[in-house]
Amino acid sequence: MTSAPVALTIAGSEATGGAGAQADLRTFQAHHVFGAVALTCIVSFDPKADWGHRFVPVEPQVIADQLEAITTAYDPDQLSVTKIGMLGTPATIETVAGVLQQRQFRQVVLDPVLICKGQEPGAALDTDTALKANVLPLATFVTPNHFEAESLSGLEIRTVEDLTEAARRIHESSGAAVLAKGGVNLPGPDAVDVFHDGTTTELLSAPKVGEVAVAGAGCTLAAAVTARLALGDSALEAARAAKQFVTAGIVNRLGSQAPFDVVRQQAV
Ligand code: PXL
Repeated sequence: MTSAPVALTIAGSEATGGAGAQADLRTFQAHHVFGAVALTCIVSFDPKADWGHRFVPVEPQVIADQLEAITTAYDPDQLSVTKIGMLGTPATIETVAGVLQQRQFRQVVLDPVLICKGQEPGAALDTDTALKANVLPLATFVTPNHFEAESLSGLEIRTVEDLTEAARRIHESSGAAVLAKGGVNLPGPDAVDVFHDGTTTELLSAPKVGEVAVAGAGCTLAAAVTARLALGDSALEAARAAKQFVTAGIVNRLGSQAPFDVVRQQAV
């Protein structure tokens, strides 16, 4: 018998496997971290409707049941780190926030997935408000993309300096370490992300691999941070390693009949 670190992802299924829990589990496995999943929703792209998102939430009680099984099977020494991906509804957010308040995790990595295409704007707004109010304060590490960093900081972000200021503000309001992702959304030859934890500010930069975002990059980055934290890295070490990991996965991306490529995680 071995007692390896276990990491949990609380995330949705994206059926083609590019994003969501599937990307998280491949990322955990690439780091030799054993993964558990509490599934929050099922996303099926619709090839007949421009690959829009068809979204079905999992019943809150079923999410609570999954979390009960997982947190009972693995004690806090073995399972000390969780990642939160797409939650999708206010009811799901309430359920997950309740469990996070009862069961202390050493690290809670939040990928603040704010808007999912295919949801009604009204519902999405409720979900965003609930995520900011109920889950963000419980996070120890948060990984907003360009859009999410604007929404969480209230700033318009056009430059790396803006992104840095946004990371500072998100840290101040949440207390979490922040890895704000410029990705392909800021001008220039490099994909620049900003790490800020209140003490250290560091730009993480890699040459852009094309100008089009690859699906699953956000999930993969946050899952790699989670895996590295489970293995004992500091937040900054985890951020640096995760940036390298996602860049390698983008270089080796997988194409398909869908109109976007997806990250292919490489063993480390
Ligand atoms: O990449 C955001 C994301 C996260 N989780 C699920 C998704 C998506 C985007 O499609 O489907 C389940």
